[in-house]
Amino acid sequence: MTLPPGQRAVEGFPRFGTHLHHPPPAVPVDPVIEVGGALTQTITLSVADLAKLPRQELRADFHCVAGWSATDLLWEGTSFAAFYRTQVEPLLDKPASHVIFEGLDGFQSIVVLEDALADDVLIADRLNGQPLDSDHGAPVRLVSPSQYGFINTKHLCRIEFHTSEPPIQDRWSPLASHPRARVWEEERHRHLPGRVVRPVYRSLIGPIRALSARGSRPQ
Ligand SMILES: Nc1nc2c(c(=O)[nH]1)N[C@H]1C(S)=C(S)[C@@H](COP(=O)(O)O)O[C@H]1N2
Ligand SMILES: [Mo]
Repeated sequence: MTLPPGQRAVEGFPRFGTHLHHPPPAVPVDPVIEVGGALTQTITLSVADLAKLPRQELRADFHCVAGWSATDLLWEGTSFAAFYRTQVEPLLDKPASHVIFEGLDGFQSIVVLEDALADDVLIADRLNGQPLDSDHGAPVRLVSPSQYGFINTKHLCRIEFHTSEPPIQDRWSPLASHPRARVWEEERHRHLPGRVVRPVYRSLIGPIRALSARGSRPQ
């Protein structure tokens, strides 16, 4: 099994993220996704209707920028490209270049549209044959396994399209995220080479994992 540079396989699939010790957000009874930004009109798509768009199954590993990889996960959901072509493109006056994905916990990822349209990108509602649980992003999450975990926003509630790169808060921070975040290119950060930050991250995996597990859904 080959992993991208600087990654190590872990057992299972830990819950991880900036939410740390907070429990995952409650899933609304009838979840919807607001789709807006540079569209001629904002649309609200129910998660149930989203699931009726062309679907895709994807077996892939999942790579966190901190250096752990969960292997051999089976995702199912709506193809992002199919969602974009049928629901979004007809409502755009000029072509979009970037997409912001937002979760119910306020987490956001900014993705270059070209990367989001790759054929391994989906809005997943199932994992390993089960409905997606709250630890891993219920009701639906973005899955783009060729990009680091932080691109893969969980608990999706809003998708926003932009015609140029949206302003980025920590643009000049040495730890600013890489705008493409491609795992095989080891694009961990905008300014620092991926290799340099490996040891720092590795030392953080244990503590973050422990904190994050504390906020997990009770088993
Ligand atoms: N809504 C939301 N999505 C998120 C995060 C988060 O904190 N909130 N963390 C990101 C990070 S850094 C990683 S590594 C993955 C972890 O996904 P998992 O908890 O399913 O392992 O989710 C990503 N998506
Ligand atoms: Mo991550």
